[in-house]
Amino acid sequence: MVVGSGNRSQSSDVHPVAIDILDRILRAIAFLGWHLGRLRAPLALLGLLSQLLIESRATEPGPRTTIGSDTRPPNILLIVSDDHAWTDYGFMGHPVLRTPHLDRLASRSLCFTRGYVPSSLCCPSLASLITGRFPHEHGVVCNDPPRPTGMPQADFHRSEAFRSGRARLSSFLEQVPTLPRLLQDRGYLSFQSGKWWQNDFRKGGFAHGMTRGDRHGDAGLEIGRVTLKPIEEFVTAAEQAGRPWLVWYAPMLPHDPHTPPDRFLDRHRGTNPSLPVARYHAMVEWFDETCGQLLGFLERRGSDRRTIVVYLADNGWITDPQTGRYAPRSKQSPYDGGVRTPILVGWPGHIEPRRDDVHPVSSLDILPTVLRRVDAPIPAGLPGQDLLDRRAASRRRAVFGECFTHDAVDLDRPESGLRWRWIVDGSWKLIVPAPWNEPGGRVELYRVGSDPLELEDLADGEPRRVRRLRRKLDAAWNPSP
Ligand SMILES: [Ca+2]
Repeated sequence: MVVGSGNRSQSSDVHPVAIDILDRILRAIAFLGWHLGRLRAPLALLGLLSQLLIESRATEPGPRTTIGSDTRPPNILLIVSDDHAWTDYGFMGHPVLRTPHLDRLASRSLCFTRGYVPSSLCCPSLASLITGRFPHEHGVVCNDPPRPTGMPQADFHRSEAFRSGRARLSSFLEQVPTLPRLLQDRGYLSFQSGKWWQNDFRKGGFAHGMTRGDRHGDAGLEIGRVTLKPIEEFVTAAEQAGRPWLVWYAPMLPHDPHTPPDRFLDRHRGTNPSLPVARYHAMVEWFDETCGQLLGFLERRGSDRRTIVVYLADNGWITDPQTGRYAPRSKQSPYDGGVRTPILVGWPGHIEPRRDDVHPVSSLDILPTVLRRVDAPIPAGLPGQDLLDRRAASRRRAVFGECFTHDAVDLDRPESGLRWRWIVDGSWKLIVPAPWNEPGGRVELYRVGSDPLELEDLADGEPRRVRRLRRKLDAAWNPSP
């Protein structure tokens, strides 16, 4: 570890008088930059730099951040793709897709090919990633709040019930520690871009960001699809201010609308008989290109060696070849097409690259893994564990998940919207429906180690195994309606 401790206000190598002069100049520029609206990039960059310098001087003591030295704690880049199946990468063996940048990242990372997110819905999955807690623990179990009986979907999104419900959901994340808040206590600056459901980025503890309040992420959704410049400007300014940083890069890619550039689509038109599948494949490659651009930016700055890069998808996606929508056993389902994702953790020179095809791991492990790398306290009671702790990995056999209705039933009772609980234990996976929302459902058992597409339900022939896994699942969380 290279994290030190000390007083940030005493850590700069720049003369104090020079800092004061620069501070005054930048404060004036910041006043213009932030209050005259969206100015052009150079002025906006100066405004951001000024704000960061002001924050840097005002913050309580934290880790030492000497400019240009190796004593800074590592930066954190969280890359989260959106609606992306676990099979759809070169390094996961896809026969057609080309993902050279993610393949390279995987080869340089601790690469868990059996990663899981607890929920196959965007909103709770992202909330669990940033809190390290299960959806029923933080309360964001749904994509949208309860819809009043009889109200059409189109009217609902414009209704007071929708606005107040979303505000309530967003408030849940203000009541639990989040990764940006926990890192801020260690002197980090943070930046949100892309998918973000919890209103203003500040609700999640980010100091900077793009999303101001719309359902998916409003202005934040330009990231990746339109530009990477806001991230580049933030990183540049943070590093000029001598501060470690956290970047949340969660572009709406390869998520629909599947509108890839022709340079990707043209190749897939010829390799796939279904245009919807070709479009999705091209979107995956477009997402991969943006990862290469972002990682290349860090390499050109020389920042890559002091940056931990974490990658995962928020939930899966399988394209219906006819309609272009998602297939039943993917997004929103408890099957691996919805909840499985590779999880990568890379840090050149510090984390040994290794591929693990054996141990199931969870996105809930990412928060404690990152906190451990920066010597930050880990909140008590979290279900996840440090992904670099090989002994812990060998002791734990199971990871758990819970899938809920898209619209909540009752925000005060997470269990009211539960559809399925599931456990992955070694090579086996048990799916248990909640009868109050899945009245026709049955318990299913799959040997995912040898049947990764979950084609053969073995529950009837393995009653003892079903009972044993059910006991473990019930011990983790066993709610009533
Ligand atoms: Ca998603």
